[in-house]
Amino acid sequence: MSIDYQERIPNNVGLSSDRRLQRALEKWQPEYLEWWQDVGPLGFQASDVYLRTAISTEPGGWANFGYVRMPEYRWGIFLADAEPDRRVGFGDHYGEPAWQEVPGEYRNMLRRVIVTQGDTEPASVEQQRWLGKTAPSVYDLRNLFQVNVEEGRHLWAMVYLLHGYFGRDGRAEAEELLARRAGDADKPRILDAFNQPCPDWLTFFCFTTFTDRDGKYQLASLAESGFDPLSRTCRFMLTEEAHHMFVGQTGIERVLERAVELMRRDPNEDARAQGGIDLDTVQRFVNYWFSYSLDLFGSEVSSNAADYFAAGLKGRYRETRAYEDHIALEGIRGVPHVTDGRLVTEEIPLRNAMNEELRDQYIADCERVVSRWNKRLEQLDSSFRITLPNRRFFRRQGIYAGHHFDREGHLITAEEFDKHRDAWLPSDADRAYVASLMAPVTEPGKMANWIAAPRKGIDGQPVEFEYVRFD
Ligand code: BYC
Ligand code: FE
Ligand code: FE
Repeated sequence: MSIDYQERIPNNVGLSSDRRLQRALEKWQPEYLEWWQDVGPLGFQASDVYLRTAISTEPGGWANFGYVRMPEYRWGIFLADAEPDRRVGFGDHYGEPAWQEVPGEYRNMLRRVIVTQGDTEPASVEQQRWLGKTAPSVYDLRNLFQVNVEEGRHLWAMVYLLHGYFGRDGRAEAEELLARRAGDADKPRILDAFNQPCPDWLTFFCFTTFTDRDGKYQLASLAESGFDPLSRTCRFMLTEEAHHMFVGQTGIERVLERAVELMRRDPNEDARAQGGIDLDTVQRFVNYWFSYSLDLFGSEVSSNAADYFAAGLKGRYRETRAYEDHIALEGIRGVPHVTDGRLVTEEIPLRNAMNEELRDQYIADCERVVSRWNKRLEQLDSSFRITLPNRRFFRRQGIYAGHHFDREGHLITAEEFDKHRDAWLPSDADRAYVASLMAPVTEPGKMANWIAAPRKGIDGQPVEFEYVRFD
């Protein structure tokens, strides 16, 4: 179905034929806009930004670029096309017709998953609120805003499900999604990573590389859902996610490139002495955000995850295409546990290890990203290599939380960890140094000293294109 832009809320779900839902969403819309003005991007609300907007949900053909003021962005409700005769693809209801309405017995579980997903979207916009003030180029500023408006749209996607399928308590949850605040002591966002500050662009690039990539895996597993409206919503959201990860991956790559260039110029090969971000600092930020993003997969051993799978609500990555056994009642998985001061592998029923299965896929994907960064370092004749820490390193959720591990995943004491902390994780001094570099560059085509220019612009435009027209 094509997207109707004549309506107040653009959509391809035939909103105008559902008056109740339309009224509920039209009541929420001004509250959303108020939220955007209050805690969305600081400044630039009257600037023309070269943004893409969805015009159709066909794969590949959906992006339309043009200048838009962010508050006038056409946020709306877009679902991927329905698959005819779709069936529940896994769990205890395997093979039954997919649900078009909420199955009563799973109502609370489903609402909780949708709320958790929905909560991350506005959270990330709040975290990134200040970054416009210090963008290293006009190109980067535009990318930040593209990510922000699309995360805003992802919130719309989840609010549509809450309003459309959960009645009164769904509407109450939709209000709460606008009421919690990233990093707020009294009303924090639900998941840890979304309460961490994002004060500088190195953090932003790590966040979009690693945390948006958690989004990709969580959305993909929800796209397998037997609740068809959730599946269709997530399938379309995934098409937007690719750009967010691109921003992160190329952002880090450009920081690495520039670091190598500045090292060459310096008699002591010191990138910081030349006003750049040194490679060790990049590695420490990578360690931090990779670990925080691993936490987003939940515990290694999780009865919640088993319940979601059994109910047919949340599958594995590419469940339908990549697995043969969709029941998963037979398998077991060995999971190392800390027992009496050492790591001992315990066997866990596969369904209880679903978070860990998804985490595997995520880690493999992150490894591919890192190897592309390293290929670039190799091309530049640098011997430095970025590496990912072990999955047990610096965890605050799951069975490794409360223990200490080195970067290779060996159990160590708290004292040993503290001794290495500043070598492994960003120190206050690192953060202060990175913060000291953050100053806006507003001339099109110019780059801050600490980052290389991108290889090409957006939508076939040159790098020096005026992606944002300042008001
Ligand atoms: N922080 O069995 P457990 C994105 C809680 S990112 C705080 O281990 P479960 C995006 C958990 O709630 C994708 N608390 O976990 C990216 C539970 O609490 P209760 C977001 C946490 O339930 C960038 C307890 O610990 N989408 O889209 O199997 C920009 C034990 O639960 C955390 C989703 O997450 C944490 N990290 O799995 C913008 C998908 N982890 O019951 C957007 C929906 C766990 O003891 N969410 N807890 O009170 C889910 O599927 C699951 O809730 C989780 C957790 C995978 C997150
Ligand atoms: Fe998102
Ligand atoms: Fe995203």
